[in-house]
Order: sequence, then C-alpha cells, then structure tokens
Amino acid sequence: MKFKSLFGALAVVLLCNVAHAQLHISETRALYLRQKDGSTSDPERAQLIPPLTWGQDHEWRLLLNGDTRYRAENRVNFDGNREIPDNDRVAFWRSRLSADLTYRRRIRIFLEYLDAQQLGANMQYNQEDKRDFHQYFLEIADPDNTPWSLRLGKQEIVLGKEKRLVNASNFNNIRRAFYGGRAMYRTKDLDLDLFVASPSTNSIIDDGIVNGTAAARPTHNRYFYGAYGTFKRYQPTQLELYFLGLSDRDNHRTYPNKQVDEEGNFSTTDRYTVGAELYGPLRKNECGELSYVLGGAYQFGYNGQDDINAWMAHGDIGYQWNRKWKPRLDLEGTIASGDNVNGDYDTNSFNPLFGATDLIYGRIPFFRLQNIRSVGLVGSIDPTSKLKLRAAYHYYWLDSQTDAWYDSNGSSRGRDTTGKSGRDVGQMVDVTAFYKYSKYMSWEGGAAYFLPGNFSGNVGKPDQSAYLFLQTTLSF
Ligand SMILES: [Ca+2]
Ligand SMILES: [Ca+2]
Ligand SMILES: [Ca+2]
Repeated sequence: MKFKSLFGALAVVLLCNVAHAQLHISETRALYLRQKDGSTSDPERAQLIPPLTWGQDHEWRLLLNGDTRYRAENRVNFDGNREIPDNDRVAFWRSRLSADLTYRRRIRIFLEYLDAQQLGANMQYNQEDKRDFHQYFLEIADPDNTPWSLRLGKQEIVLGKEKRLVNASNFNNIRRAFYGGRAMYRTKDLDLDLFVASPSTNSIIDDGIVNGTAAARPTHNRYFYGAYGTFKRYQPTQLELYFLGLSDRDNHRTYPNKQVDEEGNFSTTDRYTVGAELYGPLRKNECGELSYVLGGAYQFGYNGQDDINAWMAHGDIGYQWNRKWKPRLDLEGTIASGDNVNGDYDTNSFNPLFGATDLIYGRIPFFRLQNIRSVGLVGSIDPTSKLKLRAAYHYYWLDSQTDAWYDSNGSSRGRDTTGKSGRDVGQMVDVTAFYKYSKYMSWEGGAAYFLPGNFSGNVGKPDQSAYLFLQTTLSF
C-alpha cells in the first residue's frame, strides 16, 4: 500500500527527531494476560505462598494469592458547578483473596473473595461490595488433546486488546463479573471465545434510583452473549472480529436501571454489535517502531418501538523510540454516534456495553464510548525499570448536539435537545506515575484537570474540575 509506506516514512522522519514520551501501564497488560489463560504464566505476578501440591506426580495443585489496595482521592468540583459544594476527600480500599485448585491441568476450581469499601465519602460513589465471592467457576480442559476449554460459573470476562466493549476495570473498587458459561479455543493462530452470561449488578435501588451498592447478583432476564475471535496468523499484525448480543427480556425493567424506549415506554430490547479491530507495526528500524490500532463497530436491533442504528470507530498511531527511558507518543481519535432526533423511533446512541473507560477517555470519569468525538495525545517514559510516567491530553466534543453528554457510568451530565448549545464539551489533562517497588508492592499516583467548553457551560456545568489520587497495592 503506497499510502501506508509513504505515511510510515514521513512519520519516522518526523518522530525520530522528537524526544518525547506513553505507556500502556504494564500492570493492566499483565492482568489481561493472566486472565486470558487464567494461570501463573506471568513471572511478574506475586506468589508469596509457594504452590501446595499433593498426590501422585503432584497431580493436585493449589495456589493462594491475594492483594489489598488503598487509594486516597481528592475530588474537586466533579459536578461542574462551583456554587454547589461537592468537593470530597475519600478513600477506596479493596482486598482480594483467591484459591485456585487444579487437577492435572484438566479440572480447575477457582474461588475469589473480594471486599471493597469506600471510606470518608461525603457522596455516594457506588463502589462498595463487602465480603463478596466475586468469582467462582469450574473449568474443564484437556490441553494435550483439544484447544477447547469450558468455564462455568461466576467469572470476569475481558475481551480484546483495547477492552473497549468488554472489561473488568481494575481502577474501579468493584469489578464486573458475569454468571454463565464460556467456551474458549486457544491455538497459535486463533483465540476464540463463545459465551452466554447474565451480567452482575451491585446496585441497591431506592424509589427507582441507584442508592449505593452491595454484594453482586445476576441481572435476571438480561443476557450477554457472543463470539470474539483474535486472528494471530500474521503476527505481529492481529485482527479481532466479534459479534456481541445484549438482550433484555424484562418488559418492565426498573432495576438496576429503567429500560424504556425513546417514546418513554417500558420495553424489551435486542442489541447486536458487530465489529473489528486491527493492529500491528507499520514500520520498524533502529530508531524505533511506528504502530497503529484501528477499530470500528456497528450496532443494530431494536429497543421497544425504536430501531437501533449506531456505530463507533477509533484509531491510534504511536511511536516507540529505541532509546533510554523508552519514550512513546500516541495520537488517538475516537468517535461514537449519538442520537439524532429524540422520539423518532430510531435510536442512534452507541452503547459501549461493558467496556473500559478508565484512562482511555481520561482519568476523571466524565466520558465513555457514547455520543463522543475525541482526540488525544498520550506520552510516556520509563525512567527506570520500576518507574513509568504517563501524560495525556484529550479534547472532547459531542457527536450529536441533541443527545446527552454521558459520563463513564452512562448517566447524563447534561443535554440540550434543541442542539443550540453546540458540541464543545471540554478538555482534560492527566498525569500518572506508576512505581513498582517489587512484585509485592507498588504505588500509583496521578492528577487530572478538566476544563469545560461551551456546551458544558450551557448545561449548567461551567466550572473546572480536578482530581488527585495516591494508591498503594500489596500483592502476595
Ligand atoms: Ca461543585
Ligand atoms: Ca470526605
Ligand atoms: Ca432517535
């Protein structure tokens, strides 16, 4: 492709002469790998208690692991209005303990206990899940004879390199799980996941509104199912293709959120998402490597009387220098459709399903992959093998001026159905430092600042917001 090589050459010339910085924090990447094969293949993982084995040829093996994490936060003016006091100092404390029992790589029983608390909170952050069994599943495999394995029970599901549609956020105090079954196919050339599950919810509802969280339970009559494939044959270039379905058979759902169509009627819904992600290196030489990520998805189906017609696309071009401190710079763009006209029997607001929000759309949780256009510049450096620094800048617009500004939970932060308030939502800067003292202890700290645009001012959020956090994690 002429365009590709021309662009690649141009970018190398430009970027080789810039000494700047990104990191995709390796903690999240390691976590992803660990979840993918569910094993201890990650050498960086803490394993303080030696594996307990017994039986003939050590055919039984028990691993005990856990972590505890404490994060202090300072939240300033998250409501966007200086006149209304909402500043808060709050801490989030989460502990996990897991027992992972395997028999001859054939049978695995995994049990994970989780306790998540919010301390000193003046507001309700919905981040509590006290003394809960977060995951419990049975896995059946026969790795010498078949690439298939089956996992049944309550489990986390994380799919895709970017986890944009299915994730179990690690920054959150509580993590999402699903109740159901998942068949996994793993070979050198292809990873395939087929699943049917019911999403968990932690919400407590008081008079129709979410007021706090408690132990997770299934959302009855809501089903999440699909197929997600990662084609690795042409590595390092990889292609992901997926089909995801989200169906709600409850025709009067008020819990954990109200399920109505644009006309305001309670409704059942079937939302189907088809999409693809493509990524890999574009150009590599002694100076460094230029790489890209491209992705897109289309949603269709119905919600009550409305047809669903929504889409998203994103692209990232990044350069990793072969230099001391491993500087990296990424330019990224994201667009997800918003609804054009309210009440026209056609809904165009993209639904990010159970996707990642933390960090991808800025550290302050004001955005997600719904009615958004954003561009970002992300730089990172690793001054030592233990220290990673990251800085990001994002600018955000609404995709549709008549649809809402959605925060990371999908709640509206303001809407002007006339469209007269424009689309300029604002900009955010965030910086993060991650220090891994050892595999048993790490620290992370960060700060973020949001500067509102015209639209925000017009919907009653004219003032700046700021965020600071410091987090310690102990793992064993
Ligand atoms: Ca305020
Ligand atoms: Ca407080
Ligand atoms: Ca509409």
